[in-house]
Amino acid sequence: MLDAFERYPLTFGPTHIEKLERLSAHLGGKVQLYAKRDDCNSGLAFGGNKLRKLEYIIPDAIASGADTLVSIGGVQSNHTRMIAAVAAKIGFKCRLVQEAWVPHEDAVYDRVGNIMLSRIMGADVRLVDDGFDIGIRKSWEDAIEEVKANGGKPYAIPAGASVHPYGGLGYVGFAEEVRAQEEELGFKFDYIVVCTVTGSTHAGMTVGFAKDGRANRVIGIDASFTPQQTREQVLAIAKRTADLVKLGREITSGDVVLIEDYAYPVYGVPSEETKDAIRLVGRLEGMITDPVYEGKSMQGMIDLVKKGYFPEGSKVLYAHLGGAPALNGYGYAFRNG
Ligand code: 5PA
Repeated sequence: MLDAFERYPLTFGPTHIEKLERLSAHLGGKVQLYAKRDDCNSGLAFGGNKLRKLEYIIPDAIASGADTLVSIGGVQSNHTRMIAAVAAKIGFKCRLVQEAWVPHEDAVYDRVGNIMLSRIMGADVRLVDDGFDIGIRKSWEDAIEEVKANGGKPYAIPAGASVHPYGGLGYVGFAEEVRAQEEELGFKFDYIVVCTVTGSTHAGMTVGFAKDGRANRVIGIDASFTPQQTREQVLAIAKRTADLVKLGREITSGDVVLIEDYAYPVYGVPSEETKDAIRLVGRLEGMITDPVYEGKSMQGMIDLVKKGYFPEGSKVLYAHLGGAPALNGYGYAFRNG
């Protein structure tokens, strides 16, 4: 589906699929859980989902003659960390806007984890006071203008690389990769669980799995706490991406499954149940999930198994999208484990 698009390799190659044997058994053994480890997809600053997206965006950035990547996220954004890493790798400068998306408890929140890594990698990191919003932000537009005013050539990448015209392509590739791995495994996954915020991960998967009739088997777990906006953004990106890859059919709202029940109390703050899910999968599988994204989708998957959402015998693939560095900003929440 992606042959027509240039790809700049930033990842190791296909990511590993592992069975979550002990978690599956713990939850009753009626549903088989697997994880696809996009959190371990690269040597670039701990990797994660943004690299799949950026592989299809960076050729355009290089072709544009730009010299500075400009992007945006919350203070503990994984996306901005990945932009800083990629800028370093391709020899660009990097200007990052870190908005105050999360009410936080830890005094070191803006000194550790993702933001520290971005600083180490040489990004020009600026904190601003604006709150959470997945849309196009004035602070980001201002940063682009400022780079220009200082004689730089910006290449603008929006939050999560999502509303970029090529933002959905990387996760179309994920679906193709899963199909190839299914051939080797000798079975197909019935459901794919994904954490959804800015939307292009979910949207790309929806298009990629639409090719074999599984669009609505991609179960998005909202972590934005603004699910209506997220749902609209997923649908818009999926429609645009379907056109781009010539899917041959339209994506409609019925193709987008987004479960809203696990994003509480608000974006970036883990509930007690999210923290319990993080501990459970840590203790049963040695797999680390974070309080902002993957812990919420893990909580969602566990709860859906318990509720019988997945029919007995289902094989469910959890897309692990990264994000563990943010845990350093949540020392208080996990002070007793
Ligand atoms: C993020 C996003 P989408 O934004 O493509 O929906 O992906 C959600 C997601 N898991 C899931 C992890 C680990 C993520 O980092 N992170 C954002 C960031 O700024 O880091 C874009 C919000």
